[in-house]
Amino acid sequence: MEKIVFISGATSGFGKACALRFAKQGYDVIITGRRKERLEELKNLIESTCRQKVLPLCFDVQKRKDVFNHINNMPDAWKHINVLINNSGLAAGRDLFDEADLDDWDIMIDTNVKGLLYVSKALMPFLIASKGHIINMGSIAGKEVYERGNAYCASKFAVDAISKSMRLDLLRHQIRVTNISPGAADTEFSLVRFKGDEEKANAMYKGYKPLTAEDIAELCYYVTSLPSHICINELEVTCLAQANTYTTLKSY
Ligand code: NDP
Ligand code: 8X3
Repeated sequence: MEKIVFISGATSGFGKACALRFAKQGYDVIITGRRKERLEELKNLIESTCRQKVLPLCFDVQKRKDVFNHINNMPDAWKHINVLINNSGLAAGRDLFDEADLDDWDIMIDTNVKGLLYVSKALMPFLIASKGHIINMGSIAGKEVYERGNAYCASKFAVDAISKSMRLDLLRHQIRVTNISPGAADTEFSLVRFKGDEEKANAMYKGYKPLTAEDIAELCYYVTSLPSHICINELEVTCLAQANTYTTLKSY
């Protein structure tokens, strides 16, 4: 039987790179996100280059009913899910606590925390049946706060806590849970954070070599490729130029 990976947020960045990496390795892939055209493009790309099957599911992880409807209505052949990559997420704004926008806070908590919980809960019966592997996309922002990180950091600290809770509560089902905590990686993340301001977004990655989406996809594949009695619980990774959330060696 083919292995199946379910990737939330596969329309760009880490999620898209994971879809390609796992498909290259012989997985069939379920790709999700809100941008339908991007899902279709990725489906065509994977089918033509990797010859693996692709199921695109277009929904917003913030909408609880939509999450459960889409997942429960998947064809039975797609329900044998071996790996879940909880990757959908974003930062919205980078403001001081007293100046931050409440809507930004809502969208980060609703997506990064509640969305991750909904997707995981909806997939639980299938992951239990397959003794699957859950990878939660945390961040170094979930290990250490930085100035103007406030609610984004809080959402990623929550992901860290959810990973630890899952590992405890799902132990009896022998489900592997890996929390991956990347540092700065050049994806659409900063463009989204700065609401389309390309100058601000590009400045985040200037003067040093950041991580790439493919680097993270490689690590996601690696943790799943180990013998099934081994669980990498935590994986914190930065580029060589970054020491922590607020110290990066830049040369201009
Ligand atoms: P991208 O912006 O490139 O990708 C984010 C993905 O999340 C997109 O596919 C997007 O799809 C999806 N997404 C966002 N909101 C929703 C939503 N409400 N419903 C469904 N899907 C959604 O960023 P990255 O690839 O960098 O980010 C992926 C994850 O990695 C995030 O959780 C982020 O916090 C985390 N991370 C990123 C780091 C970085 O420096 N880049 C470092 C550490 C962690 P769509 O818009 O189509 O819905
Ligand atoms: C994204 C990395 O350092 O910009 O999670 O918060 S950081």
